[in-house]
Amino acid sequence: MSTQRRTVLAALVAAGLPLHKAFAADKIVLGFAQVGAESEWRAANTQSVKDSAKEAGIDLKFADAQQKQENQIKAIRAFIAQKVDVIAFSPVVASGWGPVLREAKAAKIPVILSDRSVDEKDDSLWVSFMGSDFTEEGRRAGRWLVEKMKDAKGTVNIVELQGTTGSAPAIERKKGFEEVISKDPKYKIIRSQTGDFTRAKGKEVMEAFLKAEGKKINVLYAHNDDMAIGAIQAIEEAGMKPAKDITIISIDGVKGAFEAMIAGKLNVSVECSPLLGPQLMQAVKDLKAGKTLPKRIVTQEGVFPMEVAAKEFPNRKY
Ligand code: GYE
Repeated sequence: MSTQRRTVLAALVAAGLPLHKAFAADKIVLGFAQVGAESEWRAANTQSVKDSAKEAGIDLKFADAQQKQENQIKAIRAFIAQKVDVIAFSPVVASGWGPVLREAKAAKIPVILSDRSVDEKDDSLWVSFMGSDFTEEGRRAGRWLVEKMKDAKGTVNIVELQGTTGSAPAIERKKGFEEVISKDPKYKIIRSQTGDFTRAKGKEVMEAFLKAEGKKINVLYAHNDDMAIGAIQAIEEAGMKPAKDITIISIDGVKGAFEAMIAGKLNVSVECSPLLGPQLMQAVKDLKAGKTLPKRIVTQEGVFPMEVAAKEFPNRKY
């Protein structure tokens, strides 16, 4: 500990602050407003943030918004009132953040966007955005399908389970996928609806798709693994074979997806890493040390088809 820090602590204790509080006062305080607990991905992301804050000795104030933007805005306002050192959050939807971000800026509290981006012109409202390239993930899903179906004659009918309406991953995963498949008119998205990134909704919407389109469906593209896993159940209950009668593509690469691939029920999962905690804590420390962060930090990730699932499974960390 530096002499300067020692002097500050001694002064705080002399002023009547108990020692543990004096030490706590010395810690960097990070306010983190999480989306919710909608998926296996999100659970792993929350764990990563909590574990790495502990490891880094950062005082984490954690708020769970239960997938509601209004709750996230409330949490961010509370962090501003508490004068935390840094605010990080994963915006449940992309739009509507201007006012609260301007409040944080006026209070001189730096904001880091974690995992999802916002749709705001003024990029001085956040210092860095760290997370995946969702458009590229959508393209990867599309490229896998185009390769798999290159010899298929006739129309390939696709149903799509979208993520949360208005969220960056739902918008961009749709865009990237369409960009690739639209080059060949044989690919047709015949139904597309949100399943809100959850298993329950994924199952429910897939049931509706099956009722409406039945055996016409050749492919399911789900914006995350949880919705695909819910849909697999619906497909089985309808007396069809997932990954055989209907080719299934999803995104995230969580353990549940690997288990489904090993069981022969899911064809491919495009990786999206939730392990953002360590780089977030590093960024928080760098900010406090007066460093400028890169405006964009992109997560590196791959694609895992069912053929490699069993071999890869032991290496999976989420
Ligand atoms: O794919 C999904 C989660 O924002 C990348 O949110 C994240 C997405 C992830 O609920 O499973």
